[in-house]
Amino acid sequence: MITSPPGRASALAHPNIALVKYWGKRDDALNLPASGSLSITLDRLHTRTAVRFDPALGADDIVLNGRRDAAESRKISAFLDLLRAHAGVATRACVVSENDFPTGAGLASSASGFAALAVAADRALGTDLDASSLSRLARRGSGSAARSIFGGFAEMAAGTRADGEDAFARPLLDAAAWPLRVVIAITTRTAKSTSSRTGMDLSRRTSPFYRDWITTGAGDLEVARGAVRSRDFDRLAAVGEASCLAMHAVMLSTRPGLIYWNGATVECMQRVRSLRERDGLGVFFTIDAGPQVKAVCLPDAAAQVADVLRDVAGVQDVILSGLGEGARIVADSELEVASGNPA
Ligand code: 2P0
Repeated sequence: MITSPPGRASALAHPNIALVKYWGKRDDALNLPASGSLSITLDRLHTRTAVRFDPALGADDIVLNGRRDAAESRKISAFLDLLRAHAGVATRACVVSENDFPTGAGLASSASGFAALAVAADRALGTDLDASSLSRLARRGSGSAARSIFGGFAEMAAGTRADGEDAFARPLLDAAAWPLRVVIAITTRTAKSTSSRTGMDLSRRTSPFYRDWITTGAGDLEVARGAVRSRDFDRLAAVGEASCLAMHAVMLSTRPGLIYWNGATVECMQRVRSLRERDGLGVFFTIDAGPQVKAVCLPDAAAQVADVLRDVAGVQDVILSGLGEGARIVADSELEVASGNPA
């Protein structure tokens, strides 16, 4: 087991990509999703977060990707308050977090970010939460973060309880049991103009399709769960693309409409469809609240899919990923913890 001095710990977490999407909340204060979701955790991209609780600090000091940002710091302090309340302490913390991929551009940086923070802060404070409780805690930071606590395939329950105690993720299948690959086509490095949180609230309030979207989610989830358990790629492809497109239909029908795609996004979707339907490759697309395209592939299709997407005009980079592990404690880096110290 990795040990750290008292009050400090570091954790690593990967983003996850939802194949059955979450877009809309049943409770804003507790951050409860209106429908369940199903995801794959990636192994290639990561967030690494160091936390140090220090009685000498008068306020939390939070450095994300080398920058201090007042709005982000408030969100993270409020999140740390949840764990401080649980532990019965008021000690302030120094947090240093780094992503090795673009932040806020539809690559689920809040998922890996809050999963890593939950795991590191829990260890640093010695609260010793189990995986379900860590998932519930991570959800308070970001709904999708609840899923990044786990590796491989994970399912997030919407739950029905008003207190949210039944809204957490659980593992469905290990990465090694069905080692799919994901080709990520980066079509911009610019952060999106409407955050997921703002966008999904606007969709709930204004999209005429929102109610149907939430109603159909439960059926999609059941089909996807069955497809994962039986490793039925064709069924997963059909329900995965359907869930993605239905979510984007809700986004587009929001007033004013949320258009997260660019031209290259649409071209990548067409190429993926053609690779599957014309060339018989095991691949389907999914797209989140941003213009990057994630092509989920059977292992032997990934290289060809990457070659095709790399050639699409407007694609700036292509990242190949496998499925990875859940959020976990890693050895402290002196540099990370020290660099966040304002002294
Ligand atoms: C998902 N997304 O299921 C969906 C698909 C984006 C599109 O979860 O408000 O950052 O923090 O709970 O988790 C992104 O939303 O939103 C997201 P909050 P979050 O992956």
